[in-house]
Amino acid sequence: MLKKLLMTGAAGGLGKSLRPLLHRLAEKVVLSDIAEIGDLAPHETFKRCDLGDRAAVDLLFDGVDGVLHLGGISLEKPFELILNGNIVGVYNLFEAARHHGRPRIVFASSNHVTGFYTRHQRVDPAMPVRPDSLYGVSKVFGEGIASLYFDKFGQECLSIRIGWCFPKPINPRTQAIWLGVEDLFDLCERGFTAPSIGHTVIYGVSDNEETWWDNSAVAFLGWKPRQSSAGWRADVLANMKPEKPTDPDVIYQGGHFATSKHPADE
Ligand code: NAI
Ligand code: 15L
Repeated sequence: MLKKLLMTGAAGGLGKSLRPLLHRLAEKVVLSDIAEIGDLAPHETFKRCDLGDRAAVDLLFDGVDGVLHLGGISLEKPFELILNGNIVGVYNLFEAARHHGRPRIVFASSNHVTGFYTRHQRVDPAMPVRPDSLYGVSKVFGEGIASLYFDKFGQECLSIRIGWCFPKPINPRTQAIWLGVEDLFDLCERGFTAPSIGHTVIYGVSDNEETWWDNSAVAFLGWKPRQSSAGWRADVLANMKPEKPTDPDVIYQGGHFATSKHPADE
């Protein structure tokens, strides 16, 4: 059991979904976000912070023995926003960790690190990255910092390349990459409790019928997804327009992230 877990991005979608589960993992939880949060439970405190503000990030770490880093830009956006939230922000977070006893970090990376692989390819975490967006590149940077900080400073981190972690899939792509929140929680827990993780990269995906990713090399983590998107198959098929296999949105794992314009050209 952790004494004090810091969760960034606590006001966001995943932050809200995970919050009710975190008491299983930690005695106290420090929630942080650039946006306000109300209704704190007795074991929770809130510290508002822009991840781009180095001094403010430092202040989040007092007594912290685990960090769940969800905060930052979660979609393709203009580079200035991504730079502050996902590049300067991740650097600030790892620097603060380095100066505060190196609490283990679970980093919310993304499937968009490898979004330019096609859906016919089976991808494992050791394959070269193929980011599909500036956002995907920022997650490559986060994984790069995590790798450097382990090799040079012994900072341990689990980078989870999350697929689609929302209540239910909405099309065949999200059906294949769906991650249930209980599975995400279990994976975060393994990130904090597995004996030795160095810097480990894993795809965050449930036990779905179709999968594009192979996590077998990271079985040592001891994580076995228990949820599946299979139950929504009929719902997805009933509510979707037929897909053309030649449509680039359908060809690439990253879907529309791989085909969207440069944000500066929007
Ligand atoms: P979200 O956009 O709902 O939440 C992100 C939170 O970060 C927001 O509350 C926002 O206010 C905060 N934030 C943004 N910039 C900030 C800054 N400069 N300083 C402090 N806080 C800032 O995203 P969601 O869906 O909750 O995702 C959480 C994390 O997981 C993100 O890092 C995202 O990239 C990653 N992820 C999520 C996936 C999903 O299916 N939900 C899939 C792949 C990755
Ligand atoms: C992500 O990385 C995003 O944070 C999430 O909102 C979804 O868009 C997801 O990827 C996706 O692949 O659709």
